[in-house]
Amino acid sequence: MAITLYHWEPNANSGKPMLALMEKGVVFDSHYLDLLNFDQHSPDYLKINPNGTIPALVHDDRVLTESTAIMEYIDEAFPGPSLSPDNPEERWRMRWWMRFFDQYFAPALSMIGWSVFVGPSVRTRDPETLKAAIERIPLKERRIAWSKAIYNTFSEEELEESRRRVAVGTACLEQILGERRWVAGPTYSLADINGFNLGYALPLAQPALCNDKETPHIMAWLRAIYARPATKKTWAMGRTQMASRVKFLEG
Ligand SMILES: N[C@@H](CCC(=O)N[C@@H](CS)C(=O)NCC(=O)O)C(=O)O
Repeated sequence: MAITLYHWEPNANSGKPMLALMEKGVVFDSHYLDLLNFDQHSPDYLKINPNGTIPALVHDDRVLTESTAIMEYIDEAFPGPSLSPDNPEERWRMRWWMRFFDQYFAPALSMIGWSVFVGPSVRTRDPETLKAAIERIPLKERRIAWSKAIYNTFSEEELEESRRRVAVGTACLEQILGERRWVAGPTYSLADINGFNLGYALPLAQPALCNDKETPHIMAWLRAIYARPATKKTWAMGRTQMASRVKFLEG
Protein backbone atom coordinates (compact mmCIF):
# COMPACT_ATOMS: atom_id res chain seq x y z
CA MET A 1 0.00 0.00 0.00
CA ALA A 2 1.55 3.32 -1.09
CA ILE A 3 0.64 6.45 0.83
CA THR A 4 2.26 9.76 -0.06
CA LEU A 5 1.32 13.11 1.38
CA TYR A 6 2.30 16.27 -0.46
CA HIS A 7 2.40 19.04 2.10
CA TRP A 8 4.09 22.20 3.36
CA GLU A 9 4.72 23.03 7.02
CA PRO A 10 2.50 21.45 9.70
CA ASN A 11 0.18 24.41 9.68
CA ALA A 12 -3.29 25.29 8.36
CA ASN A 13 -4.38 22.96 5.54
CA SER A 14 -1.18 20.89 5.25
CA GLY A 15 -1.04 20.06 8.94
CA LYS A 16 -4.58 18.64 9.00
CA PRO A 17 -3.89 15.37 7.12
CA MET A 18 -0.38 15.16 8.62
CA LEU A 19 -1.78 15.15 12.14
CA ALA A 20 -4.67 12.83 11.24
CA LEU A 21 -2.21 10.28 9.78
CA MET A 22 -0.01 10.53 12.88
CA GLU A 23 -2.95 10.06 15.24
CA LYS A 24 -4.00 6.93 13.33
CA GLY A 25 -0.42 5.63 13.34
CA VAL A 26 -0.34 5.41 9.52
CA VAL A 27 3.13 5.27 8.00
CA PHE A 28 3.35 7.57 4.97
CA ASP A 29 5.88 9.05 2.59
CA SER A 30 6.22 12.74 3.21
CA HIS A 31 6.78 14.95 0.18
CA TYR A 32 7.57 18.47 1.38
CA LEU A 33 6.71 21.35 -0.96
CA ASP A 34 8.03 24.81 -0.10
CA LEU A 35 5.05 27.10 -0.59
CA LEU A 36 7.23 30.21 -0.43
CA ASN A 37 9.36 28.82 -3.24
CA PHE A 38 6.22 28.15 -5.38
CA ASP A 39 6.98 24.37 -5.42
CA GLN A 40 3.21 23.75 -5.54
CA HIS A 41 3.10 25.22 -9.07
CA SER A 42 5.92 23.07 -10.48
CA PRO A 43 5.05 20.91 -13.51
CA ASP A 44 5.70 17.72 -11.52
CA TYR A 45 3.24 18.66 -8.79
CA LEU A 46 0.64 19.94 -11.25
CA LYS A 47 0.52 16.37 -12.61
CA ILE A 48 -0.69 15.34 -9.13
CA ASN A 49 -2.95 18.33 -8.41
CA PRO A 50 -3.60 20.55 -11.44
CA ASN A 51 -4.98 23.27 -9.13
CA GLY A 52 -1.49 23.75 -7.66
CA THR A 53 -2.69 23.76 -4.04
CA ILE A 54 -1.55 21.69 -1.08
CA PRO A 55 -2.10 19.27 0.56
CA ALA A 56 -2.74 16.24 -1.67
CA LEU A 57 -2.77 12.63 -0.57
CA VAL A 58 -1.93 9.83 -2.99
CA HIS A 59 -3.21 6.45 -1.78
CA ASP A 60 -2.29 3.73 -4.27
CA ASP A 61 -3.78 5.06 -7.54
CA ARG A 62 -6.13 7.57 -5.87
CA VAL A 63 -5.36 11.28 -5.61
CA LEU A 64 -7.24 13.09 -2.86
CA THR A 65 -7.43 16.84 -2.34
CA GLU A 66 -9.24 19.20 0.08
CA SER A 67 -7.69 18.93 3.53
CA THR A 68 -10.86 18.38 5.57
CA ALA A 69 -12.23 15.76 3.17
CA ILE A 70 -8.78 14.09 3.18
CA MET A 71 -8.91 13.89 7.00
CA GLU A 72 -12.30 12.18 6.83
CA TYR A 73 -10.94 9.75 4.23
CA ILE A 74 -7.91 8.98 6.44
CA ASP A 75 -10.14 8.31 9.41
CA GLU A 76 -12.30 5.88 7.47
CA ALA A 77 -9.75 4.20 5.20
CA PHE A 78 -7.05 3.31 7.72
CA PRO A 79 -6.99 1.35 10.98
CA GLY A 80 -6.14 3.05 14.25
CA PRO A 81 -8.11 5.03 16.81
CA SER A 82 -11.29 6.60 15.46
CA LEU A 83 -11.16 10.38 15.10
CA SER A 84 -14.93 10.81 14.68
CA PRO A 85 -17.48 10.42 17.47
CA ASP A 86 -19.99 7.54 17.20
CA ASN A 87 -22.84 9.64 18.56
CA PRO A 88 -24.75 11.34 15.68
CA GLU A 89 -25.12 14.66 17.54
CA GLU A 90 -21.41 14.85 18.32
CA ARG A 91 -20.58 13.85 14.73
CA TRP A 92 -22.84 16.66 13.51
CA ARG A 93 -21.01 19.06 15.84
CA MET A 94 -17.66 17.89 14.54
CA ARG A 95 -18.80 18.64 10.96
CA TRP A 96 -20.46 21.92 12.00
CA TRP A 97 -17.23 23.15 13.52
CA MET A 98 -15.06 21.98 10.64
CA ARG A 99 -17.32 23.91 8.25
CA PHE A 100 -17.11 26.99 10.47
CA PHE A 101 -13.32 26.70 10.67
CA ASP A 102 -12.95 26.19 6.91
CA GLN A 103 -15.46 28.71 5.63
CA TYR A 104 -15.37 31.52 8.19
CA PHE A 105 -12.38 31.43 10.52
CA ALA A 106 -9.61 30.09 8.27
CA PRO A 107 -10.07 32.49 5.31
CA ALA A 108 -9.98 35.44 7.71
CA LEU A 109 -6.83 34.26 9.49
CA SER A 110 -5.29 33.32 6.17
CA MET A 111 -5.75 36.81 4.71
CA ILE A 112 -4.00 38.32 7.73
CA GLY A 113 -1.23 35.70 7.49
CA TRP A 114 -0.69 36.33 3.79
CA SER A 115 -0.60 40.05 4.43
CA VAL A 116 1.84 40.05 7.37
CA PHE A 117 3.93 36.94 6.63
CA VAL A 118 3.72 35.46 3.12
CA GLY A 119 3.90 38.79 1.27
CA PRO A 120 6.85 40.19 3.23
CA SER A 121 8.67 36.82 2.99
CA VAL A 122 8.80 36.89 -0.81
CA ARG A 123 8.36 40.44 -2.05
CA THR A 124 12.04 41.39 -1.93
CA ARG A 125 12.85 38.86 -4.68
CA ASP A 126 13.53 39.81 -8.29
CA PRO A 127 10.34 41.52 -9.61
CA GLU A 128 10.42 39.75 -12.99
CA THR A 129 10.79 36.33 -11.34
CA LEU A 130 7.85 37.11 -9.07
CA LYS A 131 5.70 38.31 -11.99
CA ALA A 132 6.42 35.07 -13.88
CA ALA A 133 5.68 33.02 -10.75
CA ILE A 134 2.28 34.71 -10.36
CA GLU A 135 1.44 34.14 -14.04
CA ARG A 136 2.13 30.41 -13.66
CA ILE A 137 -0.47 29.95 -10.86
CA PRO A 138 -3.33 27.84 -12.23
CA LEU A 139 -6.24 29.13 -10.10
CA LYS A 140 -7.34 32.72 -10.60
CA GLU A 141 -8.28 33.11 -6.90
CA ARG A 142 -4.79 31.99 -5.86
CA ARG A 143 -3.23 34.40 -8.41
CA ILE A 144 -5.23 37.21 -6.80
CA ALA A 145 -4.15 36.20 -3.27
CA TRP A 146 -0.49 35.99 -4.28
CA SER A 147 -0.66 39.27 -6.14
CA LYS A 148 -2.22 41.09 -3.19
CA ALA A 149 0.34 39.58 -0.80
CA ILE A 150 3.33 40.39 -2.99
CA TYR A 151 2.28 43.91 -3.99
CA ASN A 152 0.76 44.65 -0.57
CA THR A 153 -2.65 45.55 -1.96
CA PHE A 154 -5.06 43.97 0.53
CA SER A 155 -7.47 46.82 1.26
CA GLU A 156 -7.79 48.14 4.81
CA GLU A 157 -11.50 47.34 4.58
CA GLU A 158 -10.99 43.63 3.81
CA LEU A 159 -8.27 43.31 6.44
CA GLU A 160 -10.56 44.95 9.01
CA GLU A 161 -13.35 42.51 8.14
CA SER A 162 -10.92 39.60 8.55
CA ARG A 163 -9.82 40.94 11.94
CA ARG A 164 -13.49 41.17 12.95
CA ARG A 165 -14.09 37.55 11.90
CA VAL A 166 -11.02 36.34 13.79
CA ALA A 167 -12.36 38.03 16.92
CA VAL A 168 -15.81 36.45 16.43
CA GLY A 169 -14.30 33.01 15.74
CA THR A 170 -12.04 33.22 18.79
CA ALA A 171 -14.95 34.19 21.05
CA CYS A 172 -17.15 31.32 19.72
CA LEU A 173 -14.37 28.80 20.25
CA GLU A 174 -13.69 30.04 23.78
CA GLN A 175 -17.37 29.73 24.62
CA ILE A 176 -17.82 26.12 23.47
CA LEU A 177 -14.52 24.97 25.00
CA GLY A 178 -15.88 26.30 28.30
CA GLU A 179 -18.81 23.90 27.88
CA ARG A 180 -17.03 20.72 26.78
CA ARG A 181 -13.63 19.06 26.82
CA TRP A 182 -13.13 18.87 23.05
CA VAL A 183 -14.73 20.77 20.18
CA ALA A 184 -17.36 18.12 19.35
CA GLY A 185 -17.90 16.62 22.81
CA PRO A 186 -16.11 14.33 25.26
CA THR A 187 -13.82 12.74 22.64
CA TYR A 188 -10.92 14.18 20.63
CA SER A 189 -11.91 14.40 16.96
CA LEU A 190 -11.06 15.72 13.52
CA ALA A 191 -12.61 19.03 14.58
CA ASP A 192 -9.86 19.44 17.20
CA ILE A 193 -7.19 18.60 14.62
CA ASN A 194 -8.72 21.13 12.24
CA GLY A 195 -8.97 23.82 14.92
CA PHE A 196 -5.45 23.25 16.25
CA ASN A 197 -3.93 23.66 12.79
CA LEU A 198 -5.82 26.87 12.37
CA GLY A 199 -5.27 28.29 15.82
CA TYR A 200 -2.09 26.96 17.43
CA ALA A 201 -0.34 30.28 16.86
CA LEU A 202 -3.34 32.51 17.67
CA PRO A 203 -1.87 33.56 21.05
CA LEU A 204 1.27 34.74 19.22
CA ALA A 205 -0.46 36.34 16.25
CA GLN A 206 -3.36 37.87 18.21
CA PRO A 207 -2.01 38.25 21.77
CA ALA A 208 -4.69 40.75 22.81
CA LEU A 209 -7.49 38.42 21.72
CA CYS A 210 -6.14 35.04 22.75
CA ASN A 211 -4.27 34.68 26.04
CA ASP A 212 -4.53 32.98 29.45
CA LYS A 213 -6.71 35.74 30.89
CA GLU A 214 -9.17 36.34 28.02
CA THR A 215 -9.38 32.80 26.59
CA PRO A 216 -8.29 30.30 29.29
CA HIS A 217 -10.25 27.44 27.69
CA ILE A 218 -8.61 27.90 24.30
CA MET A 219 -5.18 28.04 25.94
CA ALA A 220 -5.81 24.82 27.94
CA TRP A 221 -7.15 23.11 24.79
CA LEU A 222 -4.11 24.14 22.70
CA ARG A 223 -1.73 22.89 25.41
CA ALA A 224 -3.63 19.58 25.72
CA ILE A 225 -3.42 18.98 21.96
CA TYR A 226 0.25 19.90 21.81
CA ALA A 227 0.93 17.43 24.67
CA ARG A 228 -0.28 14.54 22.47
CA PRO A 229 2.61 12.45 21.04
CA ALA A 230 1.12 12.63 17.51
CA THR A 231 1.13 16.43 17.61
CA LYS A 232 4.75 16.57 18.78
CA LYS A 233 5.80 14.17 16.01
CA THR A 234 3.89 16.14 13.38
CA TRP A 235 5.32 19.52 14.35
CA ALA A 236 8.82 18.00 14.49
CA MET A 237 8.42 17.54 10.70
CA GLY A 238 8.38 21.30 10.26
CA ARG A 239 11.45 22.84 8.67
CA THR A 240 11.02 26.48 9.49
CA GLN A 241 10.54 28.83 12.35
CA MET A 242 6.84 28.89 11.46
CA ALA A 243 6.38 25.38 12.88
CA SER A 244 8.81 25.72 15.76
CA ARG A 245 6.71 28.56 17.19
CA VAL A 246 4.45 25.81 18.55
CA LYS A 247 6.97 25.27 21.38
CA PHE A 248 5.50 28.20 23.28
CA LEU A 249 2.72 25.74 24.22
CA GLU A 250 5.18 23.58 26.17
CA GLY A 251 5.01 23.41 29.92
N1 LIG B 1 -9.57 24.16 0.47
C1 LIG B 1 -8.28 23.64 0.18
C2 LIG B 1 -7.30 24.81 0.13
C3 LIG B 1 -5.93 24.41 -0.29
C4 LIG B 1 -5.01 25.62 -0.31
O1 LIG B 1 -5.35 26.67 -0.88
N2 LIG B 1 -3.85 25.47 0.31
C5 LIG B 1 -2.91 26.55 0.35
C6 LIG B 1 -1.91 26.32 1.45
S1 LIG B 1 -2.64 26.37 3.06
C7 LIG B 1 -2.12 26.54 -0.93
O2 LIG B 1 -1.90 25.49 -1.50
N3 LIG B 1 -1.63 27.67 -1.38
C8 LIG B 1 -0.74 27.63 -2.50
C9 LIG B 1 -0.87 28.77 -3.40
O3 LIG B 1 -1.78 29.57 -3.20
O4 LIG B 1 -0.03 28.85 -4.27
C10 LIG B 1 -7.88 22.62 1.25
O5 LIG B 1 -8.41 22.70 2.38
O6 LIG B 1 -7.07 21.73 0.98
